[in-house]
Amino acid sequence: ACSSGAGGASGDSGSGPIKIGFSQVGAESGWRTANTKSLKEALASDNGFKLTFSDAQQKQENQISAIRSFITQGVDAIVFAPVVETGWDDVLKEAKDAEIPVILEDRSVDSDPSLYTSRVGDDFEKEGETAGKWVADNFAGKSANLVVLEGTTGSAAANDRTTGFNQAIKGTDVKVLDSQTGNFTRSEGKTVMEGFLQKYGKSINVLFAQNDDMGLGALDAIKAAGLTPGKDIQIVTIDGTKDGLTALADGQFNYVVECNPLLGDKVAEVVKAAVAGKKVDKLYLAKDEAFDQAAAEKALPTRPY
Ligand code: GZL
Repeated sequence: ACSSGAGGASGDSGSGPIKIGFSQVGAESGWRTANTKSLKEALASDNGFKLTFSDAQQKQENQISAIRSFITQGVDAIVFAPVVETGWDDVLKEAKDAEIPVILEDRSVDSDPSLYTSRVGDDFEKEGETAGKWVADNFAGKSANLVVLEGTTGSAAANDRTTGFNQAIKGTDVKVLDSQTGNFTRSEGKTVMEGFLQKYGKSINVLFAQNDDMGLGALDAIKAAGLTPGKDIQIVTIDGTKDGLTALADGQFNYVVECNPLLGDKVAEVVKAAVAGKKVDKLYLAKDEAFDQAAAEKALPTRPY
């Protein structure tokens, strides 16, 4: 075992595996499943790591207690995907005092950047803007009565996608009838869409779902109302999971913006550098594409997630 305060720089110094505590948001969506798989593969023992994994079931208090237990265990580094942006200052200060580097993966926090070493994630604002541009372009000169299924309230993904989307539709005739959280899950996406349909009925002709899973849940509600998704209601979503691209290829979705979940390799690289005391950047953004129906058909056969 190493003596230095940071639980010891290990791994390539031959003093045993790098001990990692990973606090994951939960298992709420296909994207999350792919992200967890990517992180677990990259932080595997044959890569020089010893991983302790915690699923917070989308509850901030579970993440805070998991991080505290990692500090008590004296891990070499903490990786965490913060379910929401706020409320992390105290626990991040405790990790800093224990000299344990914290690497954010996926979502961001609004804490002082000195409280974490780096973030590896996607540009949510750009994703929202890409989705908004598609709506603005496709409904130029036509009436667009749009409803939004927002992601988890207070999450960076929901906040930033909303910002980017609203920026892109500013000054257009796109009318946002309503916007509510479906918490990134299929079941809540379906329930909220049922409510929208009861309230606005056939006047809705566009749905912006901030992840594929809420859009997939909404499909059931749209069909149950006797409407045809992709035609009566055009649908744009974000993530680019296999199920989302399949719905796009089938013509049930109309446009899907990618949010790359395969962040494991970059996280592992940043953790090794941080634990070895090397300088790392504050932010690493993954590359995201966008798909129309033809692009979805082309991508599906080799889609890794
Ligand atoms: C985005 C990620 C979001 C996905 C959802 O990086 O935080 O959380 O868009 C997931 O599918 O639940």
